[in-house]
Amino acid sequence: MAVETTLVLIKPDGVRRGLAGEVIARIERKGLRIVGMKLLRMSSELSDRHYAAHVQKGFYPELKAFMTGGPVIAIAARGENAIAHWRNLMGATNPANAAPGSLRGDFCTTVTENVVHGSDSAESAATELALWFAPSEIVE
Ligand code: DAT
Ligand code: MG
Repeated sequence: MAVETTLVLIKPDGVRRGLAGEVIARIERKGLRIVGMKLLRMSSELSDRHYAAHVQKGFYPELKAFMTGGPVIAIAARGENAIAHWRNLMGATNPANAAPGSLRGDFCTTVTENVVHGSDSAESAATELALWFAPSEIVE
């Protein structure tokens, strides 16, 4: 078992729809600890860096327009196996495959506007947290 920190994003649809409290409640209810949190607008440059694995894909222009189109809430969440636990709480990428009870299973219908982000590995968590948070913004 390892203590991990993962990047959670409440995407623009989640913020716009007033789901921030629901998402934060699920992080806390699970027993993960919030060690960083801020509201911001994702810049074009940050989108290209955060989604470096997807910039060449056909869906990227739509994804970028969505992600930069309204404020997001970025959260650093910490706990035992935080990366996998948060992926389970989010549900599958495509809400059509997301289990009821998961955030994507409960709160969305389209793959683009799927409410939340979570890092998918220790490597991507480290990269993403460095993109979104300065070291001084992570508070124990
Ligand atoms: P996840 O967000 O579950 O980690 P991902 O990293 O594969 O999924 O993709 C990042 C985001 O890109 C995803 O949340 C929604 C969008 N996306 C992924 N696959 C897509 C597709 N086939 N069509 C449209 N949008 C897609
Ligand atoms: Mg991903």
